[in-house]
Amino acid sequence: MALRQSSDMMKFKEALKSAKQVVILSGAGISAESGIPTFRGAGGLWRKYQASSLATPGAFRSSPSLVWEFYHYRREVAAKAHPNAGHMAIAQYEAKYGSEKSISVITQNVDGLHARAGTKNLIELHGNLYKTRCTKCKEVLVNDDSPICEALAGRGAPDINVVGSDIPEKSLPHCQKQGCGGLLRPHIVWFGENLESNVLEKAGEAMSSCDICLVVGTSSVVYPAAMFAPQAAARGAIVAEFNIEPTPATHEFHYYFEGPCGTTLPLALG
Ligand code: BJW
Ligand code: ZN
Repeated sequence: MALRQSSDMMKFKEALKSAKQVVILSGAGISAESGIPTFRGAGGLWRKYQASSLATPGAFRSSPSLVWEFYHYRREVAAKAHPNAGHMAIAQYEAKYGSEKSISVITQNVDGLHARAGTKNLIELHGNLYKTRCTKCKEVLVNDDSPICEALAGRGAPDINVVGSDIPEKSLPHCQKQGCGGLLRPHIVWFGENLESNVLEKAGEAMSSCDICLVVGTSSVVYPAAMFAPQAAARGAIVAEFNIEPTPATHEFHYYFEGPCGTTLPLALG
C-alpha cells in the first residue's frame, strides 16, 4: 500500500516531541550551504574526475600522489568552511533535549562540520578527512596539519587543465611510528571497502531502536547508508526527509520537507 506522505511541519514537530529515540542521518547536502560541494551535484568533479574514480583503493595503488592531492584540496576547503544553520540546529537540539531523549547523528560526511558545530553523539560512517591510517601498521591518527606534508603545499588545484600528479611516493605522508614508516592514506571508506564493523554496529543499533529518523541532504544512493532509513520506515519508525529535491527513497518516507536544510532544519528542530 502506498504511504500517505505529509509535509505538515506542525504535525512532524508533535511527533518529534513525543519521540524518545531520535536519529539524524546526514549527507553532503547538509554541508552544501557551508560551501562544500556535494558528490552528485554541480561542483562534484575535481579536475576531470568524479569522486567515484578517485575514492577507491585501486586509484590510491596506481597513483597515491593524485589521490593525496585530491584529499589535500578537500581538507583545505573543509578547514576554511564553517558549520551552517543546519549543523547548528542539530547540535542545539541535542544540547537541549539530549538528557531526556537518545539523540544520535549518523553522518556520511567526512568534513568534520557536525563535530565543529558541537554535536556530541556522532557516528562518522565514512571516516574523516582529518584522520590518517597507516597502510602498513593500520594505526589511525588525527592529523589536521596544513599541508599534511611539504610536498603537498600549493598542490591539489581543482583546475580541469591540471594533468596528472608526480609527487614521489617517499615525499607523501608516512607513518612516524618507530620501525614502521608505511605510507599513510586518508582514513576514509572508499568504494568497494567495508565500513568499520564497530561503526556499522553502532549505527545499526541507533537505527533499529529509533522511533523517529530525519534523513538530511543525502541522495540515498550509496550503500549501506542508503538502506538505513527505508529499513527504519519499513519497521514502523517515522522517517522525515529534508532535501532540495526528491530522491529515489522519498516515496518510502512519512514526511518530505523540500528546501535547503539550513532553512528547514531550524524550523523542524527549533
Ligand atoms: C541538499 C542541499 C541543501 C544539496 N539542503 N539537501 C548494494 C547495492 C548497490 C551497490 C552497492 C551495494 N553495496 C555496496 C555497493 C557499492 C557501493 C555503492 O553503494 N555504490 C552505489 C553508488 C551504487 N558501496 C560501497 O562500496 C560501500 N562499501 C560496501 O558496501 O562494502 C561492502 C561491499 C564491497 C564491495 C562490493 C559490494 C559491497 C562503501 C561506500 C563508501 C562511500 N564513500 C563515499 C566517498 C568517500 C570519499 C570521500 O568523501 O572522499 O562517501 S561515496 C560518496 O557518496 C561519499 C558520501 O558520503 C556518499 C553519499 O553521498 P551523499 O552524502 O548522499 O551526497 P550526494 O552528493 O549523493 O547527495 C547530496 C544530496 O543533498 C542530494 O540529494 C541533494 O539534492 C541534496 N542537497 N543541497 C538539503 N542545501
Ligand atoms: Zn605505521
